[in-house]
Amino acid sequence: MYTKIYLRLEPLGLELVAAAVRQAGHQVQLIDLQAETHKDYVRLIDHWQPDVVAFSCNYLANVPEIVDLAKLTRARRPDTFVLVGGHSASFIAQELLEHAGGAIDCVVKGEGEASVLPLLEAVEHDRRAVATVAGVVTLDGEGPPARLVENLDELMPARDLLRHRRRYFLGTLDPCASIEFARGCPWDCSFCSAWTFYGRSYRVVSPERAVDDLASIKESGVFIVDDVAFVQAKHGFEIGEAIARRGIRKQYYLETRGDVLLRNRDVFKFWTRLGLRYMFLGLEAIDEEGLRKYRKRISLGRAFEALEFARSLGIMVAINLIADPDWDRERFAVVRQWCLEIPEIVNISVNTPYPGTETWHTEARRVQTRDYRLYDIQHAVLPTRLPLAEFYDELIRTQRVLAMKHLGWSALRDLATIVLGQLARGQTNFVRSLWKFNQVYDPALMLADHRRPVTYEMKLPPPPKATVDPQGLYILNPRGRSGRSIDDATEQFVEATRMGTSE
Ligand code: B12
Ligand code: SF4
Repeated sequence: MYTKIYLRLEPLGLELVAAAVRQAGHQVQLIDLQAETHKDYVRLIDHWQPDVVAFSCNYLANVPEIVDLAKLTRARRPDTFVLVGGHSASFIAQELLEHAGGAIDCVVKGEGEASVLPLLEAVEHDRRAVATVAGVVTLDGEGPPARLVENLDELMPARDLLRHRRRYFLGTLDPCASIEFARGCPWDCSFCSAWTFYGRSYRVVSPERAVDDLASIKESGVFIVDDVAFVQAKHGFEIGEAIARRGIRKQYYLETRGDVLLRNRDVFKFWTRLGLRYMFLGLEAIDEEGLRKYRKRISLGRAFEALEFARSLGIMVAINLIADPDWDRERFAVVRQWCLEIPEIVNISVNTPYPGTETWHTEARRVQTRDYRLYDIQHAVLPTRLPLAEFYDELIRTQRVLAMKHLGWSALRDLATIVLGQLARGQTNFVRSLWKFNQVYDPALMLADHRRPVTYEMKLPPPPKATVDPQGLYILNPRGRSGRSIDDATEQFVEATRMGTSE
């Protein structure tokens, strides 16, 4: 839903996997089903007749679509090897294979660049060896644990393989490309799987490679995909200085934590001179109890100080708040009121336990649906205190109030110069997004989503536990302190601001 209005971004992970495959001498084509249709996909496989089809499944909500496409592929091309990789696929590998009933040959856990070449070797020469490749899961067995990419500098994303680059945008950054400066997250928030996927590691791209990559980007807008941007100020400065030396001018969007912003004020200030325009801050709650629940150890006072600081830099800030299905009407009203009093963009997501997170194991409330499609943090999958219809009424009323601050005619008036420039360049993604809210966010449609027949039922979480051993959650094996490219002072800062029990 979110991607129907506010943004559509290039599939960077898939581009890296494609780059590894191409570098090894294979022919590769990429199709992004955010920007193209299933018909386009069918046309491509019928015409090009690939030996291997690889799907990227970063989002749990996309599981049924991928399983159906895998089955369709098997029916049309029985000898084509079908594999699935990506963030969510890694946490539910076995389940995915079972749903596909043989239409998916294997799931690749972890980082695709690290496993895809040995996997293709096995597919080409000895299919029985597939199940012995690191990170690979088949219905017959599983290979050794997924390997970590040793050096993020080795590959450049195959951006040229995307056929519709003009379709990517992020708010007013239209068109917009994506770039990665660092991978992983050293914190360990209970609702998040970014750290469990990467084994709490944190690796950086060298400033030289980062700037070479940036210099190759034609789009004027750039989304920095790092989970927490500029954890280490020195790295942010080095990249920034290299950008300034090369005279690259872009407009940037990044995501970070309030406490990182306050700790590394100078680097963010420097980046506003380079073109930093938007920042996403995961505040998650506007009360202390809520913050504790989501294990954000930042105090509310510090969070508001971070907002104030971002404002002082002239950056447009988007905040995320997590609505709990337990919220009643009063709670929504308080949030609405608070959000109207601040100039920032506020995004409300719904508290959703995901496989791979701690909350998947600790949440005592039973999930109310086994429909993957509803696990998009826009629908309620936990029991709501209000009747479901009323919960959606309140949620969408709140989202509408917040969205209207930045959509519709008033936004068009405020942003007229930007929009005229975009139209002159033939870019219409942003301007079209301004009137889409009511088409996409509608309580009746949300309720109807719950009534759709469910073909693939998600596996239920195990019985809830008070605590969970993080060792059992990791996809990539943690390397402890040595897996994090941060200095000792930053490591101590992370320790002081996280509340985890791992390592
Ligand atoms: C950038 C990003 C986005 C971008 C998406 C850009 C895009 N088109 O891919 C935007 C902002 C649009 C976005 C939106 C959402 N996101 Co998001 N996003 C991320 C983020 C921060 C980084 C992803 C990224 O680009 N990483 C860099 C690249 C290089 O890594 P990668 O994509 O993971 O790819 C690697 C591996 O996964 C693997 N791989 C990937 N594909 C394939 C394919 C094959 C064949 C193989 C072998 C391997 C492989 O190899 C790649 C290279 O190492 C992750 C957090 C994270 N750290 O993963 C969350 C994350 C993936 N998002 C999440 C969520 C919840 C959402 C939203 C639902 C939020 C919302 N407000 O609605 C939406 C849904 C979007 C949708 N399409 O349905 C959750 C996923 C939850 C889940 N289990 O489903 C994550 C994990 C964040 C979190 N902390 O919980 N997101
Ligand atoms: S800071 Fe927390 S929410 Fe953000 S990526 Fe890291 S673990 Fe996830």
